[in-house]
Amino acid sequence: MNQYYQPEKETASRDQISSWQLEGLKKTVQRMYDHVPYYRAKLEAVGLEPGDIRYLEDIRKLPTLSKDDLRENYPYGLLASPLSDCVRIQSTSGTTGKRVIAYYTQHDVDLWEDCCARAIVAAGGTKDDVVQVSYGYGLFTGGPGLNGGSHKLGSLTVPTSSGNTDRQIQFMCDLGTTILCCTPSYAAYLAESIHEQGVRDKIRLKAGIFGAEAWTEEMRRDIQDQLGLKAYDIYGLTELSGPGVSFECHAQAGMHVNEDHFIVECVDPNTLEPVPDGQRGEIVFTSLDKEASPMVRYRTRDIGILTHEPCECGRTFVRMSKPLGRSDDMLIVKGVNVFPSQIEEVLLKNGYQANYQIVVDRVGNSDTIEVRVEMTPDMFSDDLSEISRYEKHLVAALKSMLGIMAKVSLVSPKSIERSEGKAVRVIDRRKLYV
Ligand code: DLL
Repeated sequence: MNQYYQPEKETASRDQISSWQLEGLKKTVQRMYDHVPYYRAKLEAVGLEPGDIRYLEDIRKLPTLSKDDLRENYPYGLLASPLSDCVRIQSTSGTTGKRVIAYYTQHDVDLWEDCCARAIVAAGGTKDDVVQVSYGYGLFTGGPGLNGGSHKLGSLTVPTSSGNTDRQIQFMCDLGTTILCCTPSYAAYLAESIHEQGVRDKIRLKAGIFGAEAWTEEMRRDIQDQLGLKAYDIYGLTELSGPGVSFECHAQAGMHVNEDHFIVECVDPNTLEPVPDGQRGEIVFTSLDKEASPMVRYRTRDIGILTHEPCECGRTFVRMSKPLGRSDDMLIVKGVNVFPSQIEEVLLKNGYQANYQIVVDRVGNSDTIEVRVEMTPDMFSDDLSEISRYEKHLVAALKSMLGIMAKVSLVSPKSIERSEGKAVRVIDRRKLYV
């Protein structure tokens, strides 16, 4: 095992954890103050210097960061290491030119992979396992993160990436895959296909590590029943490294935050005041040991619940619930982050008015997204073949903005209900959050 992966830390005393966290917090604030002029200006604006951080509670004095800060500083603005020390980037899905880029030094890659290795161990993984990584590889962090974690553990890693379902199943059968890593919706789709192909008895899966999108307990039960495995949740975001910020243990009762690498806060999204254990709030993270893209009080916009209650697994790291919603309007459709404002931008650019509705649904195990938009009065008089041409044009424009296919339906002018208050632009029928 390498120098970073230290499972004994997962059962450290709370005092010990607090002491690591204070040290890491001071180091990170100093690093950002020294190397990130934008952050230095933010600190100065509230009259703070790194030396003002003496206790862990002082974190509350620090300004927060959000996706907007990252976008505003695209592409290099928040970089805290020389570019020549960086060995990798990863990126979130998003508008061209507004993507969020995370940079990694070799040290950052190691820390991240260790967090993923811990998640695999918590799911019962050992060096004797065959770990099939069916998250996407590339800019998305899912594939590279779990791939690295599996290597660190010494498991046999099968980097199938997502898609090509027949080949996935073939490898599962031929290599005796024991741990499957992918999004829960893809796991459900794989389960369906395995049953259709009648090869369930050739599947040796014992665990699945599923995350990157919301999924219900009902979906967990279905996947577990159909694949005969135990399904573990895993959470993370690109801005903080990727998957492995938190992960489930065998108790399946919340995800342990890797607290030797991150401080987690749960706050009221409006006042930023701390919310007690057991109550819903926005989850905010601070990294403790990241070099290239450190984060101080990063607002995830994910709504969750924290608990410091002891866990039956013996880990002392705080647990967070599944994300229970968002404090912004971001949707995750087919694993891709979609903001309604991106759709609106495409519509306006193409000469439509902002009279539209976005309908998200789940058919079988696959997300669908439909954009309903009113035709302009001159289109309304055109014949049907013309209308289908307009629709196809919008489908292509949306694909280029979002990276996924959306169905487009042009509806007659004034047919979308007008609202006197906030317009209801998004209808999400998936009921993913409780
Ligand atoms: O989704 C990283 C990841 C990859 C996590 C593989 C787990 C497994 P992003 O693309 O930056 O990163 O999206 C981050 O996805 O703020 C949540 O809203 C959502 N999310 C991540 N994990 C979960 C989960 C990756 N387990 C955003 N349950 C986050 C619900 C999740 N939502």
